Amino acid sequence: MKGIDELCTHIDPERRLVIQAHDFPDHDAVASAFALGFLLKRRGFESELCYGGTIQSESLTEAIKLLQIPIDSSKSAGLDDDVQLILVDGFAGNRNMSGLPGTVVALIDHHTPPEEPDCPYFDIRPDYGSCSTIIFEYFKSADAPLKKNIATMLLMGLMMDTAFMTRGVAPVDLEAFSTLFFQGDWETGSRLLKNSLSLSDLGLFREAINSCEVADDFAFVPLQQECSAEAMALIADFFLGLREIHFVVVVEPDRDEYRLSVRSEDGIRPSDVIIRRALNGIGAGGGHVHMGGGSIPRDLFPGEQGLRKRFLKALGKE
Ligand SMILES: [Mn+2]
Repeated sequence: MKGIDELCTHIDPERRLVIQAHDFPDHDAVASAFALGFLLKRRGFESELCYGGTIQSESLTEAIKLLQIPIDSSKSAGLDDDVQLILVDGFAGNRNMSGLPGTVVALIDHHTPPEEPDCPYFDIRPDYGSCSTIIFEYFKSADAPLKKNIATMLLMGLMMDTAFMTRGVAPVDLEAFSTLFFQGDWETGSRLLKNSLSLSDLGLFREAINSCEVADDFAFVPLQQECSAEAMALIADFFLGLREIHFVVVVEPDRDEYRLSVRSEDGIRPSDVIIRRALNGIGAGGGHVHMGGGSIPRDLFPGEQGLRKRFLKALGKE
């Protein structure tokens, strides 16, 4: 079984160690980095935590402040080629894996990777609801104490990725949930997660409701304004909450690409499989059965209707 013992054998104590959450990180990525940093410290390895891009979630920003999580943007971390990197909750492929200087020594993730990672240590468990659950198991097998703020953040990561334990939940997620629920501060965690929208997001929802196109149980929601990954995910979840809808695609223009958020309530049409099928040749995507995401470079974007048709075809509706 992979775990903290094996991970430690791949770390050089003489070199700087950085735990990297994915770009524009979510709660699960920050929680995993935070908890893993604590566990490594107990083994005598000092590490720094960082993320690419910016934090676009107000709820996550507040959690970082409240739980005193020492994480910063990779830009301000001043990384060089000698740095050892551990990636958590995301992996973009072996070419230019993290976009950062340094060597990737380890990868811990719960998404199916686009290709076999070639770093010395990797632990990928696609059936887990969150990366936080994997790190929870590291704590468990190391018999390490869960401090309250660490348990709270891991609980938030788990609740966020599983939509409050309603999607992609494996038995081990339930075990993690019941432990973290009592050892962390579930009231603070839930409050932060459930208040992630603000009045300023209403315009986005208005636009989404006006622009959505429904075919049978498939809702296609093209947006014109840029929005955060979190807001886009909440819009996708909102449409999935409509009784008639079982598959949702939200698409949004970002600077040089279009970004997609996908939801499925149907195991026969898994999000990750349908995204890859629909974006074949024009973009990249992945995720899990119930949720996924992807992107299309601007110059390859087939237009809103073109993209909608690709999904209709991928879903077998055309
Ligand atoms: Mn995750």
